[in-house]
Amino acid sequence: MNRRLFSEELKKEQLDGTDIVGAYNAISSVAMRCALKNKPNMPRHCAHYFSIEYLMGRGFYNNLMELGVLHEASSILAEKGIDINAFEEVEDAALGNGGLGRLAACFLDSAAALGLPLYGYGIRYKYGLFKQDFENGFQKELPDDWQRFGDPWSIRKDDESMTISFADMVVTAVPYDMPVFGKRINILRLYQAEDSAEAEKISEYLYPADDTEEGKILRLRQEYFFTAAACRDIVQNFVRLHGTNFKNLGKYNTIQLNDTHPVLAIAELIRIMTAEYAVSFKAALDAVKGTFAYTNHTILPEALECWDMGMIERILPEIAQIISKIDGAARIEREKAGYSAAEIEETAVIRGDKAHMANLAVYASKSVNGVAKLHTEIIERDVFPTEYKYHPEKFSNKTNGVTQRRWLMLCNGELSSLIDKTIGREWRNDFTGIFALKESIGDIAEKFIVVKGRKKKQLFDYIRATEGIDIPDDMILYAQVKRLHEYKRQLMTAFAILEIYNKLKRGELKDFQPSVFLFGAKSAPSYRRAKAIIKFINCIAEKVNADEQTNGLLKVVFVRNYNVSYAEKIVAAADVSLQVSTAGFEASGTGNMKFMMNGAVTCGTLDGANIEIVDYAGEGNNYIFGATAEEIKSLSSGGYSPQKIYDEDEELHAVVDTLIDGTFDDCGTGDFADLYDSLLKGESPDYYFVLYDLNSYVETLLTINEDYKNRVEFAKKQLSNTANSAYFSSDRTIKEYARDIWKI
Ligand code: 26W
Repeated sequence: MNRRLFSEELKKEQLDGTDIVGAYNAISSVAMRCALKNKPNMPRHCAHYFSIEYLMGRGFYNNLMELGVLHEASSILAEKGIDINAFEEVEDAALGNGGLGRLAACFLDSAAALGLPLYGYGIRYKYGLFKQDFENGFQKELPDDWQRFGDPWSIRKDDESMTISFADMVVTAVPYDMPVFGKRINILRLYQAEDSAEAEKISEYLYPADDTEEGKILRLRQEYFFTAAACRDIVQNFVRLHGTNFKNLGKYNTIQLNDTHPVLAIAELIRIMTAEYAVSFKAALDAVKGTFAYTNHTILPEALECWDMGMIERILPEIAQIISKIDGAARIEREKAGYSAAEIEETAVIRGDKAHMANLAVYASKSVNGVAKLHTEIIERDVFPTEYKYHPEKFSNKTNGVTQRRWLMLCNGELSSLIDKTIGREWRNDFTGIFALKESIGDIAEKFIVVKGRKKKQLFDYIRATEGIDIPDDMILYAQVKRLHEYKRQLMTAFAILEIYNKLKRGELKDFQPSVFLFGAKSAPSYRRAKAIIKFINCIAEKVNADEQTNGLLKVVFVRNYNVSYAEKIVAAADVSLQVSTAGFEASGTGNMKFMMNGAVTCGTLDGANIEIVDYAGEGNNYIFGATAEEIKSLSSGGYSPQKIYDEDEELHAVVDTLIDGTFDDCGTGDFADLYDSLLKGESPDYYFVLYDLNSYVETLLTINEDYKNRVEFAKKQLSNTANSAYFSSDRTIKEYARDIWKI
């Protein structure tokens, strides 16, 4: 981008007297105008990313940084009497739930930064992920009117609208193009549904369920709506550039499916080719097999989408027919390939009256990948064993990553400039350069402590201002921030805090380093047990923080409305990253990587990418505890008795009993008794092994508290994580997708 032109244009802007909304839109439009002067067209050979979620966060600061004008802008605005931090009010574009949606955003950022042509397609929800507030400790959901500040970073393209037909309605898909700035400018095309009130409902709300399918017909419409528009867009570009020989479709285009939510695209592309270009079903099926690639992000059975064929038939009869034909073709093909009857059933696209979207994705894709080493092993062994047996060449691992531009350079300028001073600025262009920090860890440990202290103060000042909670600046900051889900075991952290609190009350912990446990988590509105855990933690916070005897030593804070912008403040400030999921359940995790880059040690289980984080940064610089995935797997097959642990372990018994002994009040909802029962009653009590790992967790937390006493030695552990975090850049991940799958 022509930075001189940007400065001239911005200086010319009359901003005095304009309110923050006016200034925000004016400055953003100047940047857009200057940046898009030379936007490249879609090249002949490129990749497309289909995702029903994009958790972009705030675009303002990140885009100005990517365009290389953030400092210019802040000094020009300062001259105009505007503090650039005033735009902290601007809403996040929270068009996603959690890990999957944020990964898509990091991937787009990295592809542009690397100059790789990756085009994103999705839905422009009118309302993003709900805003969260607490009422008497209970989660309250509020609509997220994210466009109230306007959306100057998107361009409406009426002339490229598409007509999308359902059996019972026809809607118009209007594209909004959001440029993704980097070495090249790529486009995220988000479709908005228009024409009628009925139609508009399709792009009105993001489904707030994370990891649990709801099976609602509106969700099915959403999945078809954006994939049908995107497929038409890609076919039109292909025909314009390459003609109608669809044999070459996969040679020039790869469509990466971000989990199963966009899988209807497979049937839609076949429909377009057969219905509009007279291609035979066989040829169309071969073409899509060479075009699609599928990424799996979860092994949770309740998250694997299975659509009722009757529901599909009702609103998408042609698509239902094509899915049946695909199922038929797959069965014949596999019979010929020697699959047993059981194997054919297990891998079937349609079983009974259900369409198994993951099986459709695996059958019709040239590539299937997991998102961390352990996760990929698990999907190869347990989720798609037969397909892996017959087509191992399709499977590969692509360990997730995060963009260091937002998750270090933007959110932690202080640490970034300390790194500049220590190893120069080359790491900013090639993140592998950060490894050079290793040599100077001893030298800069003190300076790092100052930086971490400053980031903590910034966060605590923000929490004081927005949550009205005081946290002493020198406390060790333990952070567990992610969606609320039982397998992520926020409940286990709650019990660990109570055990430590009781030890403090009994005066057992000599010279305990003052510590604050910070939670941030939204629960899907219909996920009762998750909401009960939120209430439970808020009850604990109320009790512990009000306790004169201990609140100088122990604090518990549950921040409201945890989102991307809040995460940027928390990852930079944390000392300890809590990644304590039941081993085998967290596919990868990406928050863990953000904390690592910002110099936090990981306290976690050998799950997802935690394993690779410890591989790179070293066991000595992190704190691993708990059962391994193997142990969990064998315990799950019988022999685990949480009752026994409960009966034999007094301290554990006491903290679990706080759910039913009146210590805490769930306002007559019965939520706490249900939580208690989930641990000790029913056919699979304590399904996520909270009681099994609790003790080793508490010991590990106390070890960390002890080690922190030698602040410099602890800082060296923290810095070792930063120095070894290059592998966890989404630049590395995207390079692997581009090399192995997209061939771009
Ligand atoms: C159908 C409802 C639904 C919605 C979202 C089911 C499943 C999902 C996502 C797959 C859940 C998700 O975000 N998974 C997370 O993906 C991250 C990116 O790969 C991983 O790092 C996390 O471990 C995984 O939980």
